[in-house]
Amino acid sequence: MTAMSVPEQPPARPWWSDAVVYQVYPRSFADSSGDGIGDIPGITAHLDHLEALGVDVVWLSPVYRSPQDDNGYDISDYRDVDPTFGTLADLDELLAALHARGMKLVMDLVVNHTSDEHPWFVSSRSATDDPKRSWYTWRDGRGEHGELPPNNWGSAFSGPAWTRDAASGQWYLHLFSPKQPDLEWENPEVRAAVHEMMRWWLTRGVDGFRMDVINMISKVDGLPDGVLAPGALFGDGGPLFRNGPRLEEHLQEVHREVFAGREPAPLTVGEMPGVSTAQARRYTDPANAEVDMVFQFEHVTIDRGTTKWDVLPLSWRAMKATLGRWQTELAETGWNSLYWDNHDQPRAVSRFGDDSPTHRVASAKALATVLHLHRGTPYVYQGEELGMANAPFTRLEQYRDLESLNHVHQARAQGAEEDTLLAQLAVASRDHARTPVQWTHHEHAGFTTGTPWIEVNPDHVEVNAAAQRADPGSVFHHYRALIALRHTEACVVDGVFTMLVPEHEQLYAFTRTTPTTTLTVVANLSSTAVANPVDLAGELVLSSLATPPADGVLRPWEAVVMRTTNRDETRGTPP
Ligand code: TEU
Repeated sequence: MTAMSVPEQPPARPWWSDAVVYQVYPRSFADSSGDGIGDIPGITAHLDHLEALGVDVVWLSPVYRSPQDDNGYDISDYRDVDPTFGTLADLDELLAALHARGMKLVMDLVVNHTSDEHPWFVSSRSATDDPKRSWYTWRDGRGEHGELPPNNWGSAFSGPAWTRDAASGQWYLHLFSPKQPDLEWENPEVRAAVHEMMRWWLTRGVDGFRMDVINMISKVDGLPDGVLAPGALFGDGGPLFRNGPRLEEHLQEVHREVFAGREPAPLTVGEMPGVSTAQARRYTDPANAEVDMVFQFEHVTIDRGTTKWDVLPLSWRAMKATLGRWQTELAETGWNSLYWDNHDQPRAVSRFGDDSPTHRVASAKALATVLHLHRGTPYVYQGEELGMANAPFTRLEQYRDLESLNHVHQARAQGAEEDTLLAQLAVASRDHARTPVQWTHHEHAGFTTGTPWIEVNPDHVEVNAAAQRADPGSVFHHYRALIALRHTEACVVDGVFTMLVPEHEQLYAFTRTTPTTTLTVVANLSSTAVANPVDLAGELVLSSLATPPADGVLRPWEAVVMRTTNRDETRGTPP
């Protein structure tokens, strides 16, 4: 916070400016009932862990009623909790317990699509003249008998983005699984129903929404074909359904109808694959009243080729170029989310770090240091604070995620070998994020007394929360220190970001500067020692290693944060 001696108070920052968000994927967090699936009482029972970590906001992945085709991202009732996870009363209890500890709760809002079992869709598909028909995107097929999909878009989970309904012969649009039909946002009744549901949750006391694929709600008129790359099965619909023509209008309407006038203002996070910095700046400019921050994907696609299964070597130069550009282009206006991990991404320590026993701890700490000292809002995905690694699965039967399983099915049909598929899943499957949180070294990592729905990583005997909370040198305590630093050091929130040595392949280095303070962050993001050209003057604030840095060289995965005090010409004389 700004010192009292500053002559003029800066404009009030929103409450979330110095907040750190922790994401809970309820299915894999903690099971209280013994059925092998995480649940809401399991979360409530572990709030000590979150409080000790020091996070401010919990983003809860979907717990609504759902057939669980996509683990809850297919909602059949927006105003109830799925019995898998508990009851509405359990959720109220979690909310009260979080509030009692000074934490906030942000719900996942999945309104690009519903489940095909949502009563709206059941009604919609029942007859072409049903009043809910126009709540979803129905079209006649192409071909002589309408036997071909209305356009060439592919779904994110393999196969076409359209499914033909036997009864009417028409096709409905689903950018994700056939069990996730897209809502038709052109229809004002749909929008009004979504607004009403959102107000209902805010009235219940939740503190905001993380809006799932919210930049896909407005599609280009006429739903034209996407460009078909040579050899591709489907056209690229992305440019036609992302950041579409009426997106900003819809977001502003949500803001007006749902958020305006509420104090404190709820937090809104727009999950937006394929958003540009220019778009992000507009969407998060407070003057436009759309969303508070974007959650974008550029930095988690740079080690991927044309599909997510096409894995390329990571270039830190490329990573710095993208994250650095987001820093610069949103410096004056706009706000970005900072993350390595979430429930859709493999584990950061395995993907960007080194999860071998020698380097796991230091590399997890180094990655966290770099990320948390950027400008924006950091997200910690459950288990990341323990340096949890990818699952060592060796058989297809161990995987659960529909995206992975559909890929296996489609690729096999095209002749892919099992070894190739296993190699792809071992690097890129979403299931790496979804193995149970490792609480203890005991059976099933203390996650459940039953049989876990997905196998626990056997490394839990070493890597677990109980051991790390007791060890001041653990990954957990490093995350705790980074989170605390954001709360106490205004420079982490406000400081101007300047990238250093941008061309260096191993070093990630930058400064953050305010009139009073400069933080210098230098990290060796590799498993070999490297010469350090950056001046490490000042006071050592944090390090990923137990011993202080030496002159001129950084050890493997050594990350240090230095602080210097600047002469502040603008400071007045203390009263
Ligand atoms: O994901 C958004 C998204 O674009 C997905 O395609 C994601 O990038 C995918 O996992 C790539 O591998 C959101 C949710 O985070 C995800 O869990 C859901 O499956 C998806 O939307 C549909 O609701």
